[in-house]
Amino acid sequence: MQHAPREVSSDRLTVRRLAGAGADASFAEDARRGLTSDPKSIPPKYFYDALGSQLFEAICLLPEYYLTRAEGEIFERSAAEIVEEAASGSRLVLVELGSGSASKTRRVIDAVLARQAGLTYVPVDISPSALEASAHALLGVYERLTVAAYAGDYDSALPHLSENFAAGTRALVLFLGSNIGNFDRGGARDFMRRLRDALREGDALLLGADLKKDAAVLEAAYDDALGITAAFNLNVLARANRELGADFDLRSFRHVAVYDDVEGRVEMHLESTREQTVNLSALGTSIGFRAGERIHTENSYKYSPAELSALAGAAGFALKRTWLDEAGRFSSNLLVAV
Ligand code: AVI
Repeated sequence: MQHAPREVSSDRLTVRRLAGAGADASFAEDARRGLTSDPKSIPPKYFYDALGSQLFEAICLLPEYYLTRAEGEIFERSAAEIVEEAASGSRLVLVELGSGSASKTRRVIDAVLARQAGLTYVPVDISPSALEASAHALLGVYERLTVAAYAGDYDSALPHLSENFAAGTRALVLFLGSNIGNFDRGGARDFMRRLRDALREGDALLLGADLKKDAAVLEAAYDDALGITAAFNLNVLARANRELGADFDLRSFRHVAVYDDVEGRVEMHLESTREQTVNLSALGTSIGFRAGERIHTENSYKYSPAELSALAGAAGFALKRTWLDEAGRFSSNLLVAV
């Protein structure tokens, strides 16, 4: 369990804790529901405790996980252009959903600060530890930055975004790294509609989306040779041991990542390698597993350019422009709220 203050405040930093921050209370409830369902599942948001967030940072450095580097390459080449198109002559407020370490964000912040005197940056992340660490790091680097951070899930943060939208500004919302891919297709559209409702006409969304491609490339990206993604996946069971008094034997589950090209998604599962019973003392229950039975832990949906344009339109945005990395693996899409 993470212990962070409910609210942190200083001259240039506020951190507000909203529902879902650290996700401690709901983990028990969601684990009970998911592990007693058929097929079994655990929602992917529970990957991101302090250790899980660090493991995800490590994934982003892996040779097989091209997504982060491809998006970084786009920003290196085109951040100034992206910011110029999003601002359309106005002063920007920068929002980031799922900010994590905010390392790619620096290129965008540099580009914004090159065209205006100061900037309010509004990061939203479920992990209070990742949020506070990245906010402090950014404030140390950028003197002209103010950070208004929200620790919580996206939906709890949406009603708060407009608190930071001064008159005459435009919001640029960053939703990077293919985070949209962790929603199913209907969920992605519904979430983007709710996001649209939290914005003003003319505000912009930079949507980072991974593109459909060869299954072998995708499966390697989610099952790396070093086993970091396997550790990231298994950590959700370790977290259940730590926080829910469970006794998962991590060595009796194996990481599985498969691309389903009909659904256009990489699925991650944890497969029980033997018949076993796991006790979850905080839930007062035990769960039986057959040999080969899986817990579905994540979907990562991949998009075609046509699907991205349709998604934008269905959610109340117009797709203004798309940038691709050199190898054409990843897309950064600038959407404008209409
Ligand atoms: C955070 N999200 C976009 C990552 C993805 O690619 O779906 C999470 C991840 N899962 C395994 N590797 C990375």
